[in-house]
Amino acid sequence: MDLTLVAVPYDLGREGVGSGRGPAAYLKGGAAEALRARGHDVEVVTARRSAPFGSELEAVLDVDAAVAALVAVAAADGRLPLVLAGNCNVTLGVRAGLLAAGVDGDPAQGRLTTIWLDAHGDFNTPETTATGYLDGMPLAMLTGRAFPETWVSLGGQPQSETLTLHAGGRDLDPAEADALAASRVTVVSGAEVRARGLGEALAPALDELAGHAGTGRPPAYLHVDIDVLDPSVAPAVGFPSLGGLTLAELLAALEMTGARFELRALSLTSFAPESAVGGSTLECGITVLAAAAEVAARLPAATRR
Ligand SMILES: [Mn+2]
Repeated sequence: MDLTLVAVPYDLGREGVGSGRGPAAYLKGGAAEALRARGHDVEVVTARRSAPFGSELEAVLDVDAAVAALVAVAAADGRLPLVLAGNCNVTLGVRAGLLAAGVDGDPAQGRLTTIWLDAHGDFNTPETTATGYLDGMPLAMLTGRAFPETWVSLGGQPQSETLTLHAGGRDLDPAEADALAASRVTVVSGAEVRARGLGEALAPALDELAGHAGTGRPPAYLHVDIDVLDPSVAPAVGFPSLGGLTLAELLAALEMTGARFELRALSLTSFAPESAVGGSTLECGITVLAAAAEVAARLPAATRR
C-alpha cells in the first residue's frame, strides 16, 4: 500500500507545543519504519502554517489549508493519507483535501462518510461551550454548525450529519450532549460500548451509516482521537477520560469500518507525549496506523483513484 504520513505539528495553530509534539514523537518513535517493515511504501510530508500566528481560528484554518493540499495530492495519487496531528480540527483539512481529490464525486460509489472516534463530543459551538475552547468544536465545525465560514475559506462542503458517526464518547458538556442527541449524527456512546460490547453496539450503527451513504462500499474517512482509548491503555493525552476502549476494541472498530466502507483517509490526534509516560500511547498509535493501512490495502487499487 502506498501511504502518505502527513505530520501536522500544531496544537490549535501553535507549533511544537502540547499535542503539537505528537506527530514528531510518532515519527521519532518509528512510525514510518514500522509501516515500511510491513511492506508499505511510505512518504512523509509536513503541513506548515503559511502566516504568522494571529488568532487560534485563523491559525487553525491556515494549517488546515496546508493539510488539504497535501491530502489532495496523496489521495489523487492513489495513496492513503495517514494524518498525524495535535488536534481534531485537522479533520477540516482532511475532508477538504479528500473532496478536492474527488473522493465524494461519484454518487454510484456512495458519498463520503466520517466516522469519528473520540472520548469527547467535539460538538460544542460558540453558543453551547462553557469555556470557549476551540478544540471542543471540531465536529461542529466539520458539519457546518460552528464557524460555517470555514468552508468558504477551505473550499468544499460541510460533512452531512446523516453521513457522520460518533463513537466512544463519554465526556460531553450537557448542552453539547443535548445538541449531539438532537442532531442527525449517529451516536454510539462509550457507555453503550461498555454495556453491550463493541461489536453489538457499533455494527448496527455502521450498517445504518453505510445505508445512508449509498450502495456498495461507500468511501469513509476515519478520525481517531487517541483519547477514545482508556487512559490505562493510552495515558499521554491532554484530556484523559476513564471508561474508554481497549486497543483490541479500537482495532475491531477499524476492521468493522473496513468491512463496510472504503477507507480513504485516517487521522490520529491528541497524543501529547509530555503529558504522561508516552510509550504505550505511542505504540497504540503506530498500531492503529498499521491496521488502517492493512484495511485500506485490501481494496483494489483502481477504487483508490
Ligand atoms: Mn477530539
